[in-house]
Amino acid sequence: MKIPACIYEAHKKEFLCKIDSENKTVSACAKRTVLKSNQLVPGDKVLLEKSGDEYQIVDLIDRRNEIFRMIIRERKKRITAANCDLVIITTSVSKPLYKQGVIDRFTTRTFQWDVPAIVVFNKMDEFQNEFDIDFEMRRFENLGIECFEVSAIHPENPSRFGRGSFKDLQNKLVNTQAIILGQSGIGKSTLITSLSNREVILRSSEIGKSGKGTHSTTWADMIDCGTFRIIDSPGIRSFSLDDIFPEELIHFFPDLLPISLTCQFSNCRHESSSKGCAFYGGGTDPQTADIIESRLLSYRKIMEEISKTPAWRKKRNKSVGSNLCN
Ligand SMILES: Nc1nc2c(ncn2[C@@H]2O[C@H](COP(=O)(O)OP(=O)(O)OP(=O)(O)O)[C@@H](O)[C@H]2O)c(=O)[nH]1
Ligand SMILES: [Mg+2]
Ligand SMILES: [Zn+2]
Repeated sequence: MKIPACIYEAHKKEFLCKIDSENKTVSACAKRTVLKSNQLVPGDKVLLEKSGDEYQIVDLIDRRNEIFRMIIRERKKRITAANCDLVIITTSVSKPLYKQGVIDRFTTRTFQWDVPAIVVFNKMDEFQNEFDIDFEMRRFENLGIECFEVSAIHPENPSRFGRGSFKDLQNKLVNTQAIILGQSGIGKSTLITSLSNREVILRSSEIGKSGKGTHSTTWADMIDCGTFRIIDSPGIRSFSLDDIFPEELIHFFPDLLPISLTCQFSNCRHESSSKGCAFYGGGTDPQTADIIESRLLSYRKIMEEISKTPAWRKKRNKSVGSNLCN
């Protein structure tokens, strides 16, 4: 008899699995044929077989989606997690300070992964108006990405800018399997602890003198928070988008895509010197012109970066799993 289960923790040869039909977590090894063709990651749905007291993973069920990145040097795809309903892109508003470029890279990836995302601004208890948070939120909302403003250490604080509160965030997560992503030290683990109403206490660590995190979470593991589950992940160190082909980038900027379709030439580079470029023809909606301008800057920056890698190096072939995010 095969027993359906979900992987919570993936180590080299041992996997912590939760059996779907029972509230029971078991440790299992994996059949060689399964390991040979796949790397197993948190969120994976598998089939187990029991012999005596031992469980073995005998099958991997097809993934709905993968949270991955490409190592183009090695031509490998590294998978961090699978079957996510939602990506919680998290940022801190102070120590470490908010960086728009980093969040734009995350949204580019979530559109590539084809997984819905939200943006959570954490550490709102320390916010001193260092940047125009209302503008930033409008930027993401224009992309269809809902924003939340919370304090993981003071979850009872009301939202300051009328956006999603801590409670709204908890409600948003009900019945989902989410993954939390963001730089080190922004409070991912602390936030999961609060979202679980402190039913699970995760390890977190102090911010160093440089204002950066210390990479206290080192593995991506699934955490049960009662009505939802979240995969905690290590802070991202470097975040290359080099595997993306220049011609596909615009599809990961769905706010710019419809405007770009009205440019005179289909290979338009959307620069002020580009002939017949819709972005410079005064054709954009005045209500969102400032947002579009700032997003276009981001698009051009990423475009410049990914154009440096020749297309033949971007080939996506081999796939390996990796529990490490960085
Ligand atoms: N003031 C304030 N501090 C917070 C908040 N959330 C987290 N912190 C602090 O930020 C520091 C880092 O928190 P972590 O939860 O370890 O951050 P992380 O994102 O999990 O970091 P890595 O595991 O290294 O990727 C800790 O000292 C937390 O107490 C918050 O809402 N407000
Ligand atoms: Mg952590
Ligand atoms: Zn153009």
